[in-house]
Formats: sequence, C-alpha cells, structure tokens
Amino acid sequence: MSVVSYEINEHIGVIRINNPPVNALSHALRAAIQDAVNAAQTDESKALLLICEGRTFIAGADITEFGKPPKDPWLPELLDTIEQSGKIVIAAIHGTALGGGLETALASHYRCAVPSAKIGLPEVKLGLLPGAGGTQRLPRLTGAKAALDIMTSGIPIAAGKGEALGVIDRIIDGDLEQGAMAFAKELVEGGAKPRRVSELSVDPASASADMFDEYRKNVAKRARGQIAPQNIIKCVEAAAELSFDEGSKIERQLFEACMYSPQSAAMRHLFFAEREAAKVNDIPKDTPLRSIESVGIVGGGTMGGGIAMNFANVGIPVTLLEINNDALDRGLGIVKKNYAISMKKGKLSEQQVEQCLSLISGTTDYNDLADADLAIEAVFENIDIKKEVFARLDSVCKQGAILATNTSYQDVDQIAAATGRPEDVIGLHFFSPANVMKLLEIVRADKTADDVVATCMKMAKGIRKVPVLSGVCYGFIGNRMLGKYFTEAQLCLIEGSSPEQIDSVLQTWGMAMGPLAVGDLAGLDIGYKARQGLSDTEKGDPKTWAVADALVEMDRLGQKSGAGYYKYDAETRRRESDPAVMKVVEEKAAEFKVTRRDIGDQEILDRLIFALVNEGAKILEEGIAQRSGDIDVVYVYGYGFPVARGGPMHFADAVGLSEVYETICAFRDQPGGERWEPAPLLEKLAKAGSSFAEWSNS
Ligand code: 3H9
Repeated sequence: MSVVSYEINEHIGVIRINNPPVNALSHALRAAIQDAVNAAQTDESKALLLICEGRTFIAGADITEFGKPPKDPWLPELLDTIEQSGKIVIAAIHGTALGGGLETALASHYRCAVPSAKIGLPEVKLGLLPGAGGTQRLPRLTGAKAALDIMTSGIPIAAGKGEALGVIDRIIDGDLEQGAMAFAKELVEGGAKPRRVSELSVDPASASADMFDEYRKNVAKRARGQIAPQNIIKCVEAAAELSFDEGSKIERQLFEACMYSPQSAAMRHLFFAEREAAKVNDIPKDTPLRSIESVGIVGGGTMGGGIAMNFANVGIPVTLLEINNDALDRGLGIVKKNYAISMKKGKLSEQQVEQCLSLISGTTDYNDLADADLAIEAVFENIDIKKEVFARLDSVCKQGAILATNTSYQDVDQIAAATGRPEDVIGLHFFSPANVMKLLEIVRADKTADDVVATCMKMAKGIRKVPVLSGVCYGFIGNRMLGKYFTEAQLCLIEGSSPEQIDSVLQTWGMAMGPLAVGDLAGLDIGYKARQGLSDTEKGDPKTWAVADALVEMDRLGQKSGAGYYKYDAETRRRESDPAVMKVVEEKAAEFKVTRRDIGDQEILDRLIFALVNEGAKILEEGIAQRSGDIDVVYVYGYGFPVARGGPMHFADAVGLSEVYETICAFRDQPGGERWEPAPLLEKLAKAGSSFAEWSNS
C-alpha cells in the first residue's frame, strides 16, 4: 500500500497521506508527496488539498531516521516544492500537526483545522529546533515573541489559538474533508493565489532587541544548559533581520549543531525509552484488560489525596477512606486546596474544579470500597499496618478488583500474602506530589496476574502518568538507587565537602536540586525514622548517617522546621548557609576519626552519579528493571535527572562503560572503598566494549 494516494475530486487534487501510526515524514513519504505535488502541477486540478488518514495529521519528521545519512528529498526541499507550487495548496489538519508536520502546513498556502486539532513545534523536547523552515515561517505569521513561546516550550496549542495567531485560516466544524473541500472550492472561486509565508516579514514591533535579551535570560533559567532553545532564539533573530533564504541557512547550521549534539541524542533516547517503558516484554499485547471505572483509596493524607486527584481529573469517581471524620476532613481539605492552586495557576477552570471535586467522596467505612475496581492503599510506611489494610480490603472488595499498594519501600510479596488473592495485588508507587509528578512505578509481585499488570500499565497512561515496571526489591528501581546516591552525598560531606559545594556541583550539572537540598525539602526525619527500623547491618557504616541523624536530633528537620542542612526564611523559604551545620559535620568527622580533605567537584559528581549507575547495573542484571531505558525514564520523570543527559544509564553509555568501570574500580581501591565493588554486568559490558542499551536490546 502506498503512503500517498491522489485523486481529483470536483477540480481539487486531493493528496491523501497514509503512513501509520502518526504519518511521520519518512523518506518514502517525503518522496511520495514530492512526486504528487510535482505531477499535479500539469493536471486539470485547480488546487491541492493535503489531508491525512488515521489518527492525526503529520506528527513530524521520522525520528527513527535521525542520525542516519540523509536521503533526498530532504524535508526543506520538499517544503520548498510545496510552497513554490503554482496551484494553491491547502493543508487540512486533524489530531496533531507537530514539528515537520506543522512546517508542512506552514509551507502550504492555506491551513484549515478541526477545533480539536493541536499544532506545535515540539523539536526542543528532542534537543532540536524546527529544521524545515519552522523558525523562519512561524514568526513571519505570528510575530517573534509568540513564535518563541511555541518553539522554546515545545507545547502544542489548540487550533483556535492558532487561528487567533494567524496560523490557521479556517476552523472546520463537522467533517474535516468535506469542510476542507468547501474551503478549497471557495478559494478557487475567489481567484485565490498561492500565498507564501516566506515572502512576508516578521512584524518589527514583536522583535525588539530587548525582547530577545529578556527571552535569552528566561530560557537560560528554565532550560538550564540546553543548547536547542538558545539556538531557536538565534534563528528567530535571523528571521527578523535577514531574508528567508539567509535565515534558512542559519536555521540549517544550527539544526545540525543540535542534531549531532549529545543533548539531542539523550533526549531522542528518552522519547523512545518512555514509549518502550510502557511495554511489558512477557505479556502479550492483546491480553484482555480489567475495567477501571471506580477507585477506592485507603489513606487521605497528602499522598492519598494527590492520587485521588489523578483519577478525578480524568472523570473516574474516587472514594477516599480515612480512619475517622477529622482525618477525612483534613484529607478532603488538602485536595480542595490543591485544586484551588490549579485554578489560580489557570490550569483548570472553576467549573472543571467543581466537576473533579464532585467525583471525590469520603468515607470511614471499608464497606464503601466493596464495588471499587481498583483499591489503592496509601497509609503509613509500616508493613504491619499495610498488611492489616490488605486483609480488610480482601474481606470487602469484590472479586476481580485490583488491590494496589503505594508503598515506596515495603515488600509487595509480603503485602500480597496478607490476602487470599495475591494475583490481584500490585504496587503502584506514585511520587510526591502525586497530582503533579509524572512517574508511576508499577511493581509486579511474585504472584501478580499478567492482566493486572497490563491493566495498570494502560490505566497509568489514562491518568497521564509515565509507567515503568519494577520487580520487588527494597526501594524498587528509583529509591534503591537513590539510597546509594544519598550515601555518597553524606560521605562527601563528612570527608571534606560542604552542603553548598555538593548541591552546587549536582545542580550545575543539571539535577533539578542538589541531594542535601532535596533532603531538606522531603524532611530529614523521614530517613531518620526509616533508619530506626533497620538492623545495624542494614544501616551499614555508622559514619554515613552521623551528620543527618545529628541534625534531626537537633530538631533540624529541613524546610518544615526552618532549618536542616541550610537555614530557611520563614516566609520566602529562601535558603541560606548555616555555619552551625559545618560545626556538626566537623564534630562528627572528629568522632569517627575522618581526616577531612578538599574534595574536587569532579570527584563529587563521579561518586554520586556513578553510584546510581553501579546500582542501576545490578537492578538491570537482577531483572528488577526490564531495560536500561526504563531506569532512565524513572530518573528523569521521578528524580529531577536532567533530560539533556538522558538518564543515568544513557549517561554512562555516552561516557563509555570502560571509563565508568575504571573510575569505580579506582574508588574501590581506596581505603574504605569496599562499597564500590563494580556490578558484574558493568564489568562484563565494559570489558566487551558494549553498552547498557546494547545489552537491553539484545
Ligand atoms: C521534526 O519534525 C524535525 C523537523 O523540524 C526538521 C526535520 C529536518 N517519528 O507517542 P505515541 C511512534 S522532529 C517516528 O505512543 P500517542 C512512537 O515511537 C519531530 N516515530 O502515540 C510510537 O511507536 P511504538 C517532531 C514516531 O498517540 C508510535 O509512533 N515531532 C514519531 O500517545 C505511537 O506514538 C514530534 O516530536 C515520529 N515523529 O501520541 C512528535 N512520533 O508504537 C512526536 C511517534 O512503536 N510524537 N512515533 O512505540 C508525539 O508527540 C506523539 O507520538 C503524538 C501521538 C502526540 C504524535
């Protein structure tokens, strides 16, 4: 079947694109559109209509072709052919016109769309810039500032907004093809001529030097260290100052600079890793799923309330269970407060908030969860309490209900064993704040049924989460690795660094926050309490947590108590260094006979990041994670790992596993370096010159 078909219908030449799943502009598609447009120049058609089959208009260039030798026609050449067509070309948009797809529409002379369509240039999310004229054409239509907003955020806009910005000429209510045909005929009858965006100029009022300077500063803050958004600004400046051809040359150079950058390689890796993570290797795609039309949540604290919001936001009713009315009122109060914040930020309208709130009801009676399709336990992190909750759920919930625990650490097999139906039990590890964070670790226990896993993977997408499958182990994928990362941060501190140095190294490298600032945000008492429940062997070397424990014992619990590793302003929460902390660090170093030394920034970085990698390699080899990309997705979506570095495992692959292995061996060979024994998988791959990605794909 050809990816393009052509027919003349009432004097309109209809170029119909059919390249599932998303009509990406593969080489075959580019060539076929080019042939169709060229051939149509000499036939009896009076105008050309570009329309797509399937779920969407063209969703962009074919990302799988990136990094491979380019094949003619390149997209810019094809778009030149379309724009230079002697007959008018009309793009008819449904679904999402993204990247090269929107660029194709911008090269067309007229654009119409159904109201539900979205248009955007999301290349920046792949570490790229629009490379087929998008940076030159869009600002000529919308002005520089609006084009920068669209291209540097990568967030698609609705067709209606596109119309207001001058990108969409006609919104078609009803059937797209019929409406687009009528629009085309109307244009032909009105004597419309090709209208080439490249011949317009950018409105100078939208493109002042001050605006560009301001934009550069803002982007430097919100996309720290990323090349692509800064290059987009340069391209739009060129569009404002130079001819279309000269601006296009700059766009090409900067597109290639991005395309061959490690940042884009990392971000393209994540694009595919995220989609791959939703697939479970040993469960057939056509496994029948259970339906989830109502949810019960045990525990209405911050976590339970946040989880409830996810379901209410997509129209699924939720019953929130608490032990008494006071706790319930508190829980429902938190939910209301969160919705009020969403409304204030303009994310939801008052009507939407009311609709969501009407879907969340409270109860103190387990029997009210009897009909829930999915029950999620979100109570205190204590295995005995969790087991009790599951025994109760087992006694009240209907047959076939999925029983899930939101535990961050506990053994899901043990929790499942507290029920008479372990096959229905699964871990759903939401991240805090649960209504905001995208990651959902789905923990498959020993006896969890395949259809329960498959249903939860699908459900996660339905509530707009990014699911990653994990096996059972202490802390699952994310928190197990995090333990090693935090350990190194603590050891760097006692051995010679300061909280400021450690946090600044990690943050400058790209982490959303440094590890000690994260500790202060989460509350130092959480780790303290968790350590109280561990045996001495489990706790490991006592000097590791000596500083953290001392701070808690001084009532320095982090941001909530106004002091932790830093001091916090009561109103603004601005943090400040606190000499009292260094005093504790020095005292603890003396107590444990640690001779403090200057630790270089590179050593801090290597120790913290390679601690993640080494544990990640163990998790991979044990089969806790299905593939290395899954671990990367966990870290980027759940732990603030910089997207432009692709996740810890991709980063290690990019550095080269032999270098990572040698650095880890050097750490191990220092006095007290026993914890640095390299993971056997890392050693094997490093010696074979291979990578985690290759191993995962083999
Ligand atoms: C670009 O255009 C550069 C130009 O400016 C310049 C060039 C010179 N290519 O997401 P889904 C696959 S850069 C290849 O699950 P949804 C995807 O991997 C591009 N494959 O569906 C998946 O495969 P599988 C700018 C692609 O309905 C399947 O399609 N455009 C592409 O949830 C379904 O995807 C973008 O960045 C692609 N471009 O969401 C848009 N896109 O089934 C990227 C998807 O084997 N795409 N696939 O796992 C998207 O944002 C979403 O896919 C979309 C649909 C919203 C379209």
